[in-house]
Amino acid sequence: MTLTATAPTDLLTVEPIGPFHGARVLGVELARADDDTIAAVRAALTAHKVLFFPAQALDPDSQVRLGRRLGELTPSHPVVRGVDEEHPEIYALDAADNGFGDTWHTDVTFVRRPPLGSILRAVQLPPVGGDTSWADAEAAYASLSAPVRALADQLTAVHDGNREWGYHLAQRGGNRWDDGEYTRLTPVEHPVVRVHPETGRRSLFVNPGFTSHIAGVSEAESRGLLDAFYAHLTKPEHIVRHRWSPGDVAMWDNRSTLHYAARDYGDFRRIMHRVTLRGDEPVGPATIS
Ligand SMILES: O=C(O)CCC(=O)C(=O)O
Ligand SMILES: [Fe+2]
Repeated sequence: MTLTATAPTDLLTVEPIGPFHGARVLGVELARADDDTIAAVRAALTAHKVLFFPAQALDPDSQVRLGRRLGELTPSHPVVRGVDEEHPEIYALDAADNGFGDTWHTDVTFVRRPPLGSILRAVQLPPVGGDTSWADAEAAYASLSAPVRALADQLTAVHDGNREWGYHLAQRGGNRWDDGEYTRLTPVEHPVVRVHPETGRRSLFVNPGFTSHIAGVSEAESRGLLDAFYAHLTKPEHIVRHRWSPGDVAMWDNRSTLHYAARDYGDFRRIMHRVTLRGDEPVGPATIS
């Protein structure tokens, strides 16, 4: 199936790779794209949730420039400084420095305003392995039974970055993020069902990386509900998997997806560079209706 993106239609070719989310975008050179093409990419990002651009020629400077054309960039990460002095916006995941994303997560949900999305570039790849998968949290919400959707709509969850990042923060210190210096991580609450600010679609907004518990229920209830939600989010029907090639760039909507980078390449080195688009405070159905 080949679909073309929303108007103007002749600027890029968008080929869906899954029934709900994920698309390969052809005919675009991200480092040189004109403004109309960038606008079409931005529209395709919301529509398809994760986009793959093969054979790009981005470097750190042009990756940052591209990010600024698609939105507002955050600093690298709340507790990890940029890759170098010249690129405080680039978050490097380097296997040689314990940079792995091998837990299902949505990026940085442990702050009040989690990122809108990210642009990830493969810098160095193992010969095989290190694929990244994305789960569609909107498709997952939509395929829950009506009574469970109604229950989820009423819930709030606590997101806490300490388990994943507390040690790093204690050892290496924090960073600046959009709402100040991060010297410690204070847990935040977000609705369990998030209403997408652009489309109005609902998604299941909890993730094993950062959600510590559901607020206002017993510990056993929280555990049972989260386990059921995670099992549902990560069903094969809700996932697309990307096998990286040199030059690939992936872009995802962090408001409607989770991702997981397979750690299956032994001692080979894998380096990825990410820039991150500033997001807004998640809103639940209770606030909307
Ligand atoms: O290494 C990857 O493929 C993804 C890592 C990750 O979680 C991220 O870039 O946010
Ligand atoms: Fe991530």
